[in-house]
Amino acid sequence: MATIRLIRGDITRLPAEAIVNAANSSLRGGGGVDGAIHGAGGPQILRECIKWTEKHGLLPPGEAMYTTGGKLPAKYVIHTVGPVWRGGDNGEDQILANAYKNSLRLAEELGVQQIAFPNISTGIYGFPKERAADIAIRSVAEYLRRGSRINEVFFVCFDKENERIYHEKLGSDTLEIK
Ligand code: AR6
Repeated sequence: MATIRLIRGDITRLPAEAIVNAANSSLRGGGGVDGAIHGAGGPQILRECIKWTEKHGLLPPGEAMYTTGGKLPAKYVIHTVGPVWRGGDNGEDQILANAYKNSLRLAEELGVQQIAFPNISTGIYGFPKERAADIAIRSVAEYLRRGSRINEVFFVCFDKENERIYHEKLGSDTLEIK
């Protein structure tokens, strides 16, 4: 049994075992949730990202890697790269689905039971929010339905529009993280 929960707030404050970062391929930090995670988690996260890229190169869109949580309450940060929206005919949907599924797979390899996602690609990368929410919920539900050790998945909505969309689609209550 796994539960999907909608949460409104700042993912950096969530004491989940793993939180997901909507990073870019360079893994050198950026704006949005990426900036917030590196800012709150401290320099250890960036050090681990640099080490990883020195060994593996860029992180391709749709793939995932992990670091520790640094100073965050989360134990791990799973860094994934969503698609940049280019009109919808350039494989964006599949890349977004892969970002969710590969993050779940990695969380499972790490042995965690809880994972929290931001609304990947719906900020700076410009993916339409409604369409992204459908893909996010479908990808996670499909993954969980196949049977998984993960028993709790949080969708952490930072902006009001995403919160409204997820609330509509999940039909569940909103928990505020303070
Ligand atoms: N907690 C949870 N969600 C957040 C937070 C937060 N603290 N801050 C923003 N969001 P974005 P992208 C939401 O732009 O579209 C970076 O520069 C935000 O409201 O963070 O995947 C990277 O380095 C939105 O719904 O990520 C990349 O270059 C969602 O997070 C690029 O942005 C995603 O918005 C990635 O763009």
